[in-house]
Amino acid sequence: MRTRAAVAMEAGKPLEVMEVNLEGPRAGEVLVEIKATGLCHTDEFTRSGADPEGLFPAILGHEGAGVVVEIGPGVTSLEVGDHVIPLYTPECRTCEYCLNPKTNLCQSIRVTQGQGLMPDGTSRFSMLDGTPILHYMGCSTFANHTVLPEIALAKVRKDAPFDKICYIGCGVTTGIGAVINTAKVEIGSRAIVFGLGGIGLNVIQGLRLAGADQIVGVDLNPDKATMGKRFGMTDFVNPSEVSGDLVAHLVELTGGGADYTFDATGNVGVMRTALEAAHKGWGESIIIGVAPAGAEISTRPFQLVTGRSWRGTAFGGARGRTDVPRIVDWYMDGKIEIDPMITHTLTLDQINHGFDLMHEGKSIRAVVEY
Ligand code: NAD
Ligand code: AHE
Ligand code: ZN
Repeated sequence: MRTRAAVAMEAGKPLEVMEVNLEGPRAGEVLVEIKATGLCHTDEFTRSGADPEGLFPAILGHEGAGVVVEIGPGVTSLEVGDHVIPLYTPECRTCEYCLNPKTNLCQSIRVTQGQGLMPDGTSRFSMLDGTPILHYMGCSTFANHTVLPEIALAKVRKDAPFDKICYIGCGVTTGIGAVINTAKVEIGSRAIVFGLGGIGLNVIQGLRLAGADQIVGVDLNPDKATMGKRFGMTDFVNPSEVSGDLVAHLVELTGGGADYTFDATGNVGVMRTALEAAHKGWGESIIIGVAPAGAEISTRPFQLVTGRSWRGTAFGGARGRTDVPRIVDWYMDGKIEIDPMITHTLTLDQINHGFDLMHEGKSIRAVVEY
C-alpha cells in the first residue's frame, strides 16, 4: 500500500512529507493506522544527528496511538479494529529480560530495532522509487500507517482519545514510571526535577501521585514554572538566577539534599548537579535524559562513596503490554492529567513547526493528528 509519512532523509535536515510504499505485515506483525503521534525530544535528538544510533533515511516518531488494520500470520493477541499504542520497549514475556523482575528492557528484538529493521532483518517502508526507508525505535509513528511486531503493541480501551493517549506511548509513562517503577518514591519524600518539558512535568505529576512533600522544579526557561506548579511543583529554581553554587543552593532548599533527583534534560552537566544535589547517605539520582554521541557523565567517586546512587530509566521502567493499558485507565478515570500538556495540535504537513516550537520552548507536547 501507499501511505503518507514525514521522512528524515539526512541528519540535521527538516523532515520531508511524502507518499511512501508500505509492505503488509509478515508473520507475527501487525499493520496499524496511526491516528495521532506526539513529538518527543528524542525524535529531535535523532533528527539532529546527535544520536549515535541514528540512521537515515528513516521514519521517526515513537509516541503514537492507532487502530489495527491487518494482522500477519500467527498473530494471536490482537485483531482488526483493536486500539493500540506502539511500544519502543516491547514485552515478549519470554526473553531472559522479561523473565527478570528487575528490568523492563525486553531484548528479544533490540538488535534489529536498533538497525531500523523489522525482526526478520528487512524494512517494510520504501520510497516510491524503491529505495528502502528505515524504521525508528521499532515504531515509526510519523507515518499514517506503520507495521510493528505484535509484541510491540499495547492493546488499549476503545473510548480513549487517540490525540491524548498517544502521549502515554512515551512521555507520560516515562515520567510517571521513573517515579513509581524506578525510584519507587515514598510518601513524604523531597525531590528535585531538572527540565520541565514533556518528560519532567510527568515526573512532577508522578511525584504528586506518590505523595512527595517537596517537589523542586529546575529549568532555565522561566515560562515552564506555571505548568510545573499546575502539576504539583512546590518550588521553582532558575539556575541563571542563582548567584553562587547551584548544588549548594538546592541542598539548602531541600534541607540537606533531595531524597530523589531526576534529570529530564539530557545535559551531562545537569546530570552531575542532579547527583550532587541528592542527599548524603541515601539520595538517589535517576537519569532520564538522553545525551548526545560522545557525551559522558562525571563526578567525584566520593559522591557515591558517601551514599548517593546514580541510576537510569528507559520508558519509566514500564512493561508496555501490561502497564500501558493501566495508565490509559488512570487517564480515563481522572487519576492523571494529560490534556493541559498537549499545547499544540498539528497536521503532518506542519510537523517541522512542531520541532521549532520545541526549540523555542513554547510547547510541552505538540501532537500530530492524521
Ligand atoms: P523537552 O524539550 O520538552 O524538555 C526539556 C526541558 O529541559 C526544557 O524545558 C528545557 O528548557 C530544559 N532544559 C534544557 N537544558 C537545561 C539546563 N541546562 N538546565 C535546566 N533545564 C534545562 O524534552 P522532553 O521531551 O521532556 O525530553 C527530555 C529528555 O528526556 C530528552 O533528553 C529526551 O531525549 C529524554 N527522554 C528519555 C526517555 C527515556 O526513556 N529515558 C524517554 C523520553 C525522553
Ligand atoms: N540511541 C541512543 C539511546 C536512546 C535512548 O536511550 N532511548 C531510550 C528511550 S528515549 C524515548 O524518548 C531507551 O529506550 N533506551 C533503551 C534502549 O535500549 O535504547 C544512543 O545513545 O545510542
Ligand atoms: Zn520519547
